[in-house]
Amino acid sequence: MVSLKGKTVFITGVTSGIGKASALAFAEAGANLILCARREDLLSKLAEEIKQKFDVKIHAVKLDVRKKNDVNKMVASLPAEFIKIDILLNNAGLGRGLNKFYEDNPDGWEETIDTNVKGLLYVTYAVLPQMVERQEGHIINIGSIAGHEAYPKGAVYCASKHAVNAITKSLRMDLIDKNIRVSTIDPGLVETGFSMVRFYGDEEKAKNTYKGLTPLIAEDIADAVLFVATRKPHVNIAQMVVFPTAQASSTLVHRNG
Ligand code: NDP
Ligand code: 8X3
Repeated sequence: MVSLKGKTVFITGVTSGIGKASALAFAEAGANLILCARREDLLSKLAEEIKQKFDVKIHAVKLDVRKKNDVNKMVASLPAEFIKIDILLNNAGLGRGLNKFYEDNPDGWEETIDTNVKGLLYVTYAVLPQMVERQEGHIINIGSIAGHEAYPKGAVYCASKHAVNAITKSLRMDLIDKNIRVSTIDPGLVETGFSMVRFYGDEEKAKNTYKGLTPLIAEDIADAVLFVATRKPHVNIAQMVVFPTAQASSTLVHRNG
């Protein structure tokens, strides 16, 4: 295992779920953090919590990854001590609605594609040049099992995560001679804020997603992220699919009762 002490890790979408758990896990491992999300109050709260618990440096910035100019400005104006980014964790993402395509609301498609695909591209494009120049770095994308298998009522979310899968693979090819690792971690059902967002705050629908099984929790995926990030430099975990034990595919889930 390679030490992360003193490394700089940039994580998108840290105010909830997998991003938040990963921020805490990287901080515990001694990494300095660049953190972003849109909800400023939660962002400040997390930055404070990390500063209280761990002796690491934090640069927390309110950022909507869908806004290309803001992404570029944010990366261009990093304080000197955060300029050299060792690891980028592209985590910010969402799904909107779970409806048959012809009954779905196109507004949700824009949000999903703009965040999961275009946001990931903007952030990666802003960060990569310095990694290419230094010939070192690691991009870790949070994909999904939805990037491997389509499922009913998930056309646009599945398409967005298939795109993440394709982007990850192409990037790895484009960076083959640059000593830069590109990985994707593709979870199944993780109980986070994801379903509350997907169902526009409908708590019952959100809870039902995980009913009758023990889902993954955000810390399980943070654990996987840390594993991927701490392999020796010649080892690239290209793709890691992580399911709860009671899930075998997007559509095959064993529920009790
Ligand atoms: P959460 O809803 O708990 O967290 C999502 C995070 O993304 C929040 O911190 C949110 O912050 C941030 N975010 C959303 N949109 C933007 C944006 N435009 N700009 C910046 N930050 C944004 O969900 P998860 O932790 O579950 O989701 C994290 C990733 O994991 C996503 O990519 C998701 O697709 C993926 N995933 C989730 C699975 C699950 O079952 N939960 C399974 C497989 C993959 P804020 O609202 O403050 O901006
Ligand atoms: C989120 C998990 O199964 O709802 O990526 O697509 S799922």
